[in-house]
Amino acid sequence: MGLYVGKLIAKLYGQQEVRILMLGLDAAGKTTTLYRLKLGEVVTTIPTIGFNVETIEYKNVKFTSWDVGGRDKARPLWRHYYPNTDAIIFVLDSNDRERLPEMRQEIGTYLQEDELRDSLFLILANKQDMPNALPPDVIKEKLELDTLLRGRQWHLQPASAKEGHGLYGGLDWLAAKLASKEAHKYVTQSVVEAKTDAEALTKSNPIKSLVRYFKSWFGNVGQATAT
Ligand SMILES: Nc1nc2c(ncn2[C@@H]2O[C@H](COP(=O)(O)OP(=O)(O)O)[C@@H](O)[C@H]2O)c(=O)[nH]1
Ligand SMILES: [Mg+2]
Repeated sequence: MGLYVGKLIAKLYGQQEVRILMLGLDAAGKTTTLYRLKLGEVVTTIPTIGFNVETIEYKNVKFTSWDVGGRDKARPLWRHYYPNTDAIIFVLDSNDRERLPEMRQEIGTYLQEDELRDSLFLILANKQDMPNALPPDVIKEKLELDTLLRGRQWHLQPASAKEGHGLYGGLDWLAAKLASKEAHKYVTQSVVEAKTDAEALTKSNPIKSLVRYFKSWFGNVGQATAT
């Protein structure tokens, strides 16, 4: 899978850095997912900052992961990781009915963060291999995802990190969305650059300025005649 994801991502983004936060309650399956992706070495950094962070860097893609939930004292420090986050992968245990309200609350928290306003949301309904796992449509209903994530780009992906199912599907969605987001950014940037260039050119090119002047002059005359 590492090769697959790597190829996919490299093809889409070139050297553009992609930052992904993988979050979820403890025991949801984040660490298992990170290892399952086989993108490289999972590095665990332990706390001068007060919480365990796992990272994998693969080419230009960086996954950062930690446990969320509860009244974690480190909560204010999590924000340190928010800037420039392209996507959040929220991993949940589909078997954990009891903590559904906590999951909902957590997802809600990130949706309110200004620095995450443009981040994509991939929700990984993990542990689908377990016999009593809630199916994705039930999870969607119980977490009221349609309401919660209204106006956001999001996707609910059933998965089993243990068996390796569903991770491709989730990453495919992410890659496609990231590519279109990137394309949009590129187009917007090109338009801004073209405009700036055009203005600079007109300023630096007296002939063009003259032409522009006459155009506007004739335009005004035309308008004046027409009215
Ligand atoms: N049955 C099943 N167990 C899983 C799956 N993913 C993770 N687990 C188990 O759930 C437990 C917590 O997983 P872990 O990756 O440590 O969760 P984390 O706290 O979110 O990092 C471990 O015992 C895993 O083996 C899955 O897809 N199916
Ligand atoms: Mg873990």
